[in-house]
Amino acid sequence: GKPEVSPKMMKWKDRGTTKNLQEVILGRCYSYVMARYPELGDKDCLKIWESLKHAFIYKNPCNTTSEDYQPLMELASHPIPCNKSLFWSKTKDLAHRYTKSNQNFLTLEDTLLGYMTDTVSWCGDPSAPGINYESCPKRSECESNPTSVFWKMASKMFAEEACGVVQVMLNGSIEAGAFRSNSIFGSIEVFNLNPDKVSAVHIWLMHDIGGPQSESCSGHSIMMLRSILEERNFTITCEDNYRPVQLLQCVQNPDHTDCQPCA
Ligand code: N1C
Repeated sequence: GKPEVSPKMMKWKDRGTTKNLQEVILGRCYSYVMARYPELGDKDCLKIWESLKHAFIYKNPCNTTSEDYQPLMELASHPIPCNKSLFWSKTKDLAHRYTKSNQNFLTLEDTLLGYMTDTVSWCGDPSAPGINYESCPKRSECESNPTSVFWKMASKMFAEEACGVVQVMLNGSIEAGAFRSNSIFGSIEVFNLNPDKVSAVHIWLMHDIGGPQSESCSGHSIMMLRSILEERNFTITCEDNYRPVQLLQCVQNPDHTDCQPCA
């Protein structure tokens, strides 16, 4: 008869390491460096992949530290022009569609580091082959897992690098409030903007086409964000449904009343 196939033992609750991780990271790195930004020509993609691998391979995925990623951060970093940084929270898809259509803005995923790693997951395991392709720990299982530590560190660096006027796209259709102090934007990026380099923060408060406008620029969580930023000496502006971004939302909802000429 057929050999018994025992059900896979899932150690963790999140999805495992992305299949062909090495090829995905290397492919994205070369395409970023060669096709999109040839001016970064001196980036060593093989070395970058090795440094990501060494950050987690054969390690306990709950003991990740920022030291693990330090070499990767240094190898992959590159300058970001002033006035271009776009932060987001709960508007990932829209923010990315916007930066694809408007070259004046860059999200973290438009930098080499974020471009290589967006939607990819990875974690290690102390036993061979050192990479867990079956499952990875969720944040609720352990805070110091490889991807959470990575995004926190990459976000901190992205915020530290910002200069001039920066923008943040927030979601005004969220019940809990557009600004959440426990998000990466609210807990890391806001506090790592450098007041000596960043002059102003422009808030774009978008609501879903056809969705509720749970919060506007005069809303409670926006007031909280304003007070944190004012305390840190930034000039702040807030715009409800920033038109260039709303036009992009309307590309997908052309017939909705919110998208009609006299709406
Ligand atoms: O917690 P968030 O949003 O406020 O984080 C978003 C904020 C952005 O401004 C980015 O610069 O932090 C940066 N960032 C990413 O670029 C990123 N890409 C993918 C943070 N997180 C990122 N991810 C994944 O989305 C990651 O797994 C993290 O936990 C979520 C955060 O999304 P959010 O809650 O909408």
